[in-house]
Amino acid sequence: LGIIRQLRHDFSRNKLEVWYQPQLALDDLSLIGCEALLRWPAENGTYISPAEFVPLAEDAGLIVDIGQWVLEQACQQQKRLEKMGEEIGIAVNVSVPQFKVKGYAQNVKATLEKYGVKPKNIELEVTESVVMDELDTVVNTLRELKELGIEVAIDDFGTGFSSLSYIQSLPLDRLKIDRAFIKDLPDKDTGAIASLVISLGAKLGLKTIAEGVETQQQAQFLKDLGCDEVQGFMYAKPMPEHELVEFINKRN
Ligand code: G
Ligand code: G
Ligand code: MN
Ligand code: NA
Repeated sequence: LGIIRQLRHDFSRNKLEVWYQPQLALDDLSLIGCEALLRWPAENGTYISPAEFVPLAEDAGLIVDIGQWVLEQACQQQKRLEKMGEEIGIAVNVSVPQFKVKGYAQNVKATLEKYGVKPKNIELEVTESVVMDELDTVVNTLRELKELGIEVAIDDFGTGFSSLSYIQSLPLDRLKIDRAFIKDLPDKDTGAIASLVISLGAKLGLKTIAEGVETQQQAQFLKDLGCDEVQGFMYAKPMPEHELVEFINKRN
């Protein structure tokens, strides 16, 4: 409970940060977007990983407020990049408790309008656990988001338990292949899974993005399979806003 108190305290004093990791098209390495990633500064320049504190924030009911704050940060970031002449989308991670809030899609719409962000420029990343939770509600929310023009990606795809028939019936835009299936490429077994997800995406009309790409060999393997997009340390690590601006300026 100590850690939640500290998190609540730091959040209320605006101590959390949002970092951004570039996402690129695999064919020409053009910048297509960024994923917004929470960072919680600890002592002496270190950070507590969201993998550690997000699950606690979910249990404590704090993730709804934090998630809303992240979305607002992402909207403001999107506008700043657009003003720099870089109109790209920002992907925001969404937890189950956020997605279950009544009127979630309308809340997102209102937030985008507040900042003048076009719906196509914000993408929501949900895990299979979101999708498998309360099917009817989730399907309705996904349909509403689709009607609003807000894109939805399934994060960590392949690590959960969603059935393929289920994925096929949902209005989704993108599959994010989990790093677990990228890190050992071109290993035969993980290669088979990456290959399967990419062809599944193509057949369902979904974009595929590979996470955690660290080597040229992995990139080439994914390119040969027809993967659309990449995100990984090989191209860029998650970075604070000022570094993202430098990253973009250096490329132009
Ligand atoms: O950035 P890093 O690899 O440390 O992130 C670890 C995990 O934390 C990832 O699975 C990511 O989806 C999750 N995460 C990062 N930022 C957010 C956020 O704003 N909201 C939610 N719900 N999860 C996040
Ligand atoms: O689960 P989710 O996709 O939201 O998590 C994204 C996380 O993956 C971020 O915390 C980011 O730091 C991490 N990540 C992104 N690219 C790489 C990579 O190339 N290698 C490793 N090890 N982690 C990565
Ligand atoms: Mn993610
Ligand atoms: Na992931």
